[in-house]
Amino acid sequence: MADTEKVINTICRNDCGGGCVLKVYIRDGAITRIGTDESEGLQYRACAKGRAHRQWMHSSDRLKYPMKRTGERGEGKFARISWDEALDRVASEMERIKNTYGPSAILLQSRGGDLSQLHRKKPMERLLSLWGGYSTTWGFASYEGAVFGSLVTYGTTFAANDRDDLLNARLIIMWGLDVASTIHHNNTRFYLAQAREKGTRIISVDPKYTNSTAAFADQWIPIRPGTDTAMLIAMAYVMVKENLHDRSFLEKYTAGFERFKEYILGDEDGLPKTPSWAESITGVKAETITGLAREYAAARPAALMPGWSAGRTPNGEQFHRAIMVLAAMNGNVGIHGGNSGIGVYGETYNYNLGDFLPVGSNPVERGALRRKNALSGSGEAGSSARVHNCKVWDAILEGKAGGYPADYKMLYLINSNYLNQHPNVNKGVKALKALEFIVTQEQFMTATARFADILLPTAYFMERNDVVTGGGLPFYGFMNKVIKPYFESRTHFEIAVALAERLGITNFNDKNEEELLKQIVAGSKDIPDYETLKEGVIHRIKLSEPGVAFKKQIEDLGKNPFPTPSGKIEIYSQQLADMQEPMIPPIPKYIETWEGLSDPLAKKYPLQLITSHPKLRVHSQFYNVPWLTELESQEVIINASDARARDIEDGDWARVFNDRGETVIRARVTERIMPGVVDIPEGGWYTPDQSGIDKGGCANILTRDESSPGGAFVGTCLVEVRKAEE
Ligand SMILES: Nc1nc2c(c(=O)[nH]1)N[C@H]1C(S)=C(S)[C@@H](COP(=O)(O)OP(=O)(O)OC[C@H]3O[C@@H](n4cnc5c(=O)[nH]c(N)nc54)[C@H](O)[C@@H]3O)O[C@H]1N2
Ligand SMILES: Nc1nc2c(c(=O)[nH]1)N[C@H]1C(S)=C(S)[C@@H](COP(=O)(O)OP(=O)(O)OC[C@H]3O[C@@H](n4cnc5c(=O)[nH]c(N)nc54)[C@H](O)[C@@H]3O)O[C@H]1N2
Ligand SMILES: [Mo]
Repeated sequence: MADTEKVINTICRNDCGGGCVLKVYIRDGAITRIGTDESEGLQYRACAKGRAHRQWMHSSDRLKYPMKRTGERGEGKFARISWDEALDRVASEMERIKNTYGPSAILLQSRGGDLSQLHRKKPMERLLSLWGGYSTTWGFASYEGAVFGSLVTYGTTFAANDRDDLLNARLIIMWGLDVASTIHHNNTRFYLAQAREKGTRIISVDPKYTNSTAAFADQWIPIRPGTDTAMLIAMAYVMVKENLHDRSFLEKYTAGFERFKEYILGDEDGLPKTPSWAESITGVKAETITGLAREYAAARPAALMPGWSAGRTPNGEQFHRAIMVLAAMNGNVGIHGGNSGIGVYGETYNYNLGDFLPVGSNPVERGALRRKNALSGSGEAGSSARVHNCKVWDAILEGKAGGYPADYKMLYLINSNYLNQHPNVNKGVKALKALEFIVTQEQFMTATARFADILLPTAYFMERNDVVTGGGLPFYGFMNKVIKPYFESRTHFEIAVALAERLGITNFNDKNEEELLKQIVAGSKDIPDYETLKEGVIHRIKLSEPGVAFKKQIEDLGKNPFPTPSGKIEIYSQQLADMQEPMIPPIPKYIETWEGLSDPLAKKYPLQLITSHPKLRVHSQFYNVPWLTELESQEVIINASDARARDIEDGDWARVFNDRGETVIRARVTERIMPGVVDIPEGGWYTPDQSGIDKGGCANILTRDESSPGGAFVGTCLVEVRKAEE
């Protein structure tokens, strides 16, 4: 007889910036449907992706068994093996590589699979540290530019007001921010909708007429990618010229404004940074720039809200530095309804969890010098033993002889579609082929999984328990196991435990999943108790009012200095001056770099590609879900005038290419993107044909494997588009 339907609540936490309650209905051990939060009060409701898990987790790409490679790397030919054989092989390759080349030859990498506490790379990091060490990388793919700007300017990355504080703003500027697509914290769009209903003016500065622009904005200001710093600096020029800046705020709370003023007025280099100077760079009319400067200056409190994409450009950190200076010039830091000009995280959610499986120090990094461009406050990421994420292919191909920290021979991947998500996939293919051994812990047969030597199938979040929090989440959550693991898949934690046994590490761990989760919860001062959290799924973090970053500093600077060397907001940074890197100046500057319109390469490849984050995927996750692709398919988004000039019509196949590679996908011809700019949302699955041309809409076949000088990941480059044969 069939079971009656049961409901188990859990949390969806797929690196979209949010975390939502799922009500999962099960009968006879199988999921029948997925609903969401229906509780009283503020809800955490799942989007279309969250509701589509049922189809995704059972897609035909799902891995069932451990496998070993039988064909060439990347060919995707595998044979089923047992867990014992797979783990024995991984352990013996680890030992062989460590004994032959030293532990730094093992590169452990993990990215944005879901963001839970236990089932991530942490157990593996602990294991490798105990075992002798490993190499890793630096440079957040998401927001290294914002981190840089924030560490330099404020001395901390916890610098954003909470999202509900948007209701206190008189003006909101979404600067390259599209929360209707990218979430950017739970309920941000809900607060924007309320602000709009209240009549708050909302402006969007973005090369695309985004979903957020359509839903919330009064005005759209299209801007050429990578040029925002010029516009911000010209706005600062207008504010100074017209005496609209808050001089007493600048005097009291900031250091070095005079130096910035000399630069913007042209005293430093003879070039006043006027709105018409910026117009020629940004494509934004001088009067629009002047208008926005006046409007911003007149509206206090105003929330200047950057996304992260304008910072994922060849000089991305300058964008974040400049936007923070503008916020300070308007006295918008540390007050309700303002914003420090930073979009990383608020400081109010002071998460508190028990420690577990401590990683300890990594022998490979012990005693390593700091990188030359490492900022104070950048912690372990500043170690010279780490290579930048954008340079990882060259580092594998060239090793120490090329000036990189190690000779990499083995890649251990957890929670990442690594090849697909790093710039310059064609070089990545060469690098992956050059390695001696690749292990991938995956749920699906992704582009990266096809390159593995050993493929370990991992359990979906609904197939295990975990605790979630951090990253701006307004609650502590419990991910309940809903069904048993798919075929032979195991959790990341179980895999680490089994490897530790084989590697003879006896002090790795003596607890099971539940005991560890209990330890995490018990160590928290905030969560009432394990059973209550598990049952209730969320424990809200209650604040008496919306959190405002730097409120303490603004109320009493003497008692609460900013955590910078000067104790103030650093518009001029001595730390940067001391680095003596011309491309990392001590004040924010607009400096032309590569693959913008002023690059000579623009003659050959005249279109600027952006690679925005897809609404109905999380990077490459959910790509293989027909329920979602029926709603939004992978296309190159191109302005009607650019399409017409190339004889391309809506729905035609188009070749998008540059010297690094080519992808063939359908064109979406629209007025919703400015002329000269095309968008291929990141995360299309790299699917090469016989000649290496991608048919899956993978943006990174085109991007350049280079970071900004401060370490920002770069998601924009130059391309050309042509109509493709059917
Ligand atoms: N649905 C969904 N949500 C996600 C993700 C996802 O994959 N899917 N990914 C999550 C992750 S890990 C991250 S890091 C964040 C990413 O968050 P963001 O980096 O903020 O997201 P993007 O979509 O890349 O860019 C936001 C907007 O910036 C615009 N833009 C691009 N280049 C420029 C520029 O040079 N100047 C200006 N002014 N605007 C520009 C784009 O057109 C886009 O509308 O999103 C998170 N949320
Ligand atoms: N051109 C361009 N490239 C970009 C970006 C861009 O804007 N433009 N954005 C960059 C950014 S901000 C980011 S954060 C990176 C993201 O880079 P990745 O995190 O590598 O991208 P995902 O597609 O999320 O891949 C995660 C993979 O982990 C697997 N996985 C394995 N185990 C688990 C598990 O237990 N749970 C889950 N959920 N998944 C698991 C998933 O199946 C999936 O294949 O991409 C970067 N790449
Ligand atoms: Mo990200």
